[in-house]
Amino acid sequence: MKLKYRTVFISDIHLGSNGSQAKEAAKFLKCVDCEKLYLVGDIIDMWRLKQRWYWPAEHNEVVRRILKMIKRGTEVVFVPGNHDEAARQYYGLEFGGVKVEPFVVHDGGDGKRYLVTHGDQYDLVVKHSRFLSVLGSVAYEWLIRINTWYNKCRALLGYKYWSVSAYMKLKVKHACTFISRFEERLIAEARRQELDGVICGHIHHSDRIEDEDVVYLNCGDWVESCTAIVEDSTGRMEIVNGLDIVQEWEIEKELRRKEKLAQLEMAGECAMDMAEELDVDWEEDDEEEGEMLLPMGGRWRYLLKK
Ligand SMILES: [Mn+2]
Repeated sequence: MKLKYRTVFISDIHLGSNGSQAKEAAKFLKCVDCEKLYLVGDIIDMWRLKQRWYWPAEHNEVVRRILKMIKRGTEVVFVPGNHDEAARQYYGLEFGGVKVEPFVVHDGGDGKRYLVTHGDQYDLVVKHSRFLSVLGSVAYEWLIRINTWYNKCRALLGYKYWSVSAYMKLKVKHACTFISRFEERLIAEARRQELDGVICGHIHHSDRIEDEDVVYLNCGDWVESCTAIVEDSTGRMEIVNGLDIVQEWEIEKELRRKEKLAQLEMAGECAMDMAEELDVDWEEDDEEEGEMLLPMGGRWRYLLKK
């Protein structure tokens, strides 16, 4: 049983960069089931891949998961970001079930309409200075690297994960108005298009802001925070922590597994009683005869002999 949603929005996985929490992203996608999946940009970090090719197995796992979802009937829309801008030349096309669009208007379950865009077009630094934004991206990469090492040390000492980069960015946020300007611009754009809200990514900071009649929702990222936006069948939008979702799902799965095992054991006991009635002596049976009596295989025999 997967967690059912109407829609899932996910952005900034940055596959191909060593900061990507691809393994966690793949796990998250594995435990959700949705009618529609929006990939809200920066899914594949082509800037990084151009500098150095880096593609471990777990990065493939994310792609494989998405293809599997398509096979099961999920509609997938990819809205490229600045790090996967190479995909921007394929607007309007479809690749193996993935539609590529510059932006989309999502019709919510409650009739509300949302602009879905990565958001870099509204980030003045990226828009006007590619050099500055690439420089920023390199600095960011270093920050993530420091963060990884710092947290490895913390884990060794038994401390909980603590994101240096998220902390730094929040500090910077207070010092400059970059993020709030970004949010303001996107809200203004949604209002200009007479929509009820905007769903974006790009700044790696998940947030929900209600500005009068317009709601701003940011998916966050899968480099530091592992967050996503989910919409339930009634159209309610919620920012979720992917790691929590995976953990809850795994606990539930383990409970169900134990339940099934208990049922199997009970069935085994029943079979044992029946065998007794039929006067079958299990201990004297050799392998082949046992197999003939119980075509279900080794596990049953194991349970019966226990
Ligand atoms: Mn971006």
